[in-house]
Amino acid sequence: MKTEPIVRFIELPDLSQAVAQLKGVGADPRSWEIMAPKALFRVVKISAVSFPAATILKQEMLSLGGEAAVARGVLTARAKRSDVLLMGTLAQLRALSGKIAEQPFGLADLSERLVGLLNRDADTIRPPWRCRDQELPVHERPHIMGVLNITPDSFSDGGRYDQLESALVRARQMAAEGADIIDVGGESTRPGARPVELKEELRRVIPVVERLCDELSIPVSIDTYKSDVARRALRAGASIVNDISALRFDPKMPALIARTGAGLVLMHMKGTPRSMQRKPRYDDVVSEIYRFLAERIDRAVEAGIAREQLVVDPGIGFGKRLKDNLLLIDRLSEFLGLGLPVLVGVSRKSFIGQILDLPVEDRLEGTAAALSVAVSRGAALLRVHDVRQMVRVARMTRAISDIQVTPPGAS
Ligand code: HH2
Repeated sequence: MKTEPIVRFIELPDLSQAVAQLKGVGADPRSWEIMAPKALFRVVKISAVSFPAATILKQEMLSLGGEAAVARGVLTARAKRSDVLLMGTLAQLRALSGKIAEQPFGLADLSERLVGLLNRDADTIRPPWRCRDQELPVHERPHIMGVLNITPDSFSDGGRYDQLESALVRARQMAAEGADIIDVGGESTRPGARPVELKEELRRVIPVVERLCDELSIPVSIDTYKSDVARRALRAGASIVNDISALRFDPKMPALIARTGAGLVLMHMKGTPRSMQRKPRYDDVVSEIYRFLAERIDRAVEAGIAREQLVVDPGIGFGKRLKDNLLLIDRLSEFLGLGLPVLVGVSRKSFIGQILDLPVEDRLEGTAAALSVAVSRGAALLRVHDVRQMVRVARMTRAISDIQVTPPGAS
């Protein structure tokens, strides 16, 4: 029987899948390493490159058979700086990094940054998240952080767990449902919320953290930007500080994290919870938040905090419009370029209410859909209220994302 050729696209997300496809067509094993980087196409964005460097990048990329987009003003010699989009295969981008490594105009530094980015892209071994004496294998399977708000006014569960006993019952339930971490918070950060006095925040959270650390085997995280609250919670046995200010609100926080070795979540927020929803606006939301997080990582490392202690979070709902939140979830994988695990908190948030026109108590399916996309884009940690359901959604989504091409004859 005559077989007609079939012409179709195939999906190649990473090098191991490229190798599997090369094996599948029966390519010579010696060619796998050479060809796999040619099978992956990447677009790299570099911001604010000087005029001479942008010109050289364009020339070199063209000479390698790739492409580079620069501002029109670079070609007419009118622009002093330009963003640059490098377009090429992984092999071409690697060759470019070699060609510019010895060049002037800041290109040697750019070469190092490019090599770092490409290595992180190709790296299959990622370290666990170090939280004091625990190591969480967040890259092996998505980790679920269950929310426990000890507040009278949180947007979805305010007032439900502000008695010690009810908080403990809820935490035990979340642990039994598969939570990997319990995140205890004593101050609502919903838009417009007023800050809580230190004494009151301590009164709310410390007894709960003490009891949970005694009872549970999973790590406890403290959702605070105040170093005094974090210090007392760590003393009570917490292992993670979830700082929605990314070390900006309390100058004593960086040294505390460095000294204790606690895990730290660095989250993006525009302004403060009181002001963040007053007409937030971005020219390029992903680039701006990426830059913010990259700078916060540098500050943390300068303060003596190890990279292995850090996790980044784009801060869904913290000073973002509807379209910003949707774009951040859809393009979450771009944050993997920072080389750290990515946490995301979509649970019951108002962007879901805006799309589905549903109140906060009716956003389970919307949360599931957003969480599933986030996991497929590489989210390693998910902060959620509905633990039982979201553990399942995350596991199912990850099983689909992780499935590998099996070359013919291998199974
Ligand atoms: N969202 C909230 C609080 N803390 N921390 C991180 N890292 N990421 C988030 O997205 C995040 C967070 C807001 O949700 P919730 O705790 O349910 O409400 P409230 O702030 O009103 O207590």
